[in-house]
Amino acid sequence: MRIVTHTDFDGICCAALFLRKFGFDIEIIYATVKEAKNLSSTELSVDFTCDLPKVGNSINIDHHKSNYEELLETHRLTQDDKVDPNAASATDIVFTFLEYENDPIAEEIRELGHLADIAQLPPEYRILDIVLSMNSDDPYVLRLISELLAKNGRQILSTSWLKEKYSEIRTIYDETQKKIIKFIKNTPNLPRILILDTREAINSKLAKETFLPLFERNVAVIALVYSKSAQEPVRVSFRVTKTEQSSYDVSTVAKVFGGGGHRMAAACSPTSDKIPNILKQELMKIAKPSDTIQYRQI
Ligand SMILES: [Mn+2]
Repeated sequence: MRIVTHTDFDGICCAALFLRKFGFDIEIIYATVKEAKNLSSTELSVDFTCDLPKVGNSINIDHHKSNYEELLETHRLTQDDKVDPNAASATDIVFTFLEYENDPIAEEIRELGHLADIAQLPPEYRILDIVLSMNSDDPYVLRLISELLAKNGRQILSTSWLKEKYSEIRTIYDETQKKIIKFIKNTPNLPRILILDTREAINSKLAKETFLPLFERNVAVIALVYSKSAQEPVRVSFRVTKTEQSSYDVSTVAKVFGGGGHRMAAACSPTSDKIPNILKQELMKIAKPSDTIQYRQI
C-alpha cells in the first residue's frame, strides 16, 4: 500500500491512523500541495492521498474546498473519494473511513489531528508542533513522528526522542519568539488586515508562530509572507481570526494567485513583484469598509 499525505499535523495524523491499521510496512510519501500536484504527472501508482489534492487515480481523503471544487470541475471525483469540505480535518475523515472503534489510541490521534487543523492544539502539544514544523522537509522525521503517534497516541509527549529533538531547536525558537514580541511592542497601531513580511527576519519554518500573538492584538486577517531562501519561491499563508471566521473568505484571495485552501486558512505562491501592492488590492476586495490594511516587515 502506498499513501501520499500532507507534511502538516493533519497529514501526519492521517499517516498514523493508516500505520496503526495496516502495520508499519506500508509506504508513506510526505508531500506539500505542490509536490502532490507534481506527483500526479508521474506514473507512480498511489492508493490513498490524504489532506492533499488527489494524486493520479488514488482514493482522495481530503477536506480542502479548493481541491473539492477542482475535482468537480475536472470530473476527477469518484464514488470512492472521501472529500468533504465541511470536515474539520482530513484525520476526522480517515478515522471514519478506517472504521476505528473502541481504540483509545486511534481516538487520541483523531482528536490531535482535529485540534491541530482548527488551530486549537492544547499547550502541552506545542513542543511536538514546533518539532514537526522545523522538520517538515525531513521525511525520516515525519515517518518517525507518524510511527510514534501510531504506537503511543498522546504518550508521544513523554518520549525521550521528542525531548531531545526539542532541545536541538530550542535556541532558534526562543530567538524567534523575542523578535515577534519586539515587533508587536514596536507596532502600536496594528491594522485589521495585515500583510506581514517575515522574509528578512524569521526562519520560514517558524513564520506561522506570528499568527496567534497578532490575533490576540485584534488583527482579523493575516497574509503572512515567507520564503525558505531568496532563491526559493515566495509563499503567502492567509489566516482569519476565530471570531471573524464567517466574515472573510481568504481562499478566494489565494485562488487569484494560483493557490487555495479553506475560508479561514489558505495559501499561495505569488511572484515577488505582486507583493505588497497586488496582494493588497486583492485583500481589499474581501475587506469590510471600516477595515485598515497595512504591509509591514518584521
Ligand atoms: Mn488538513
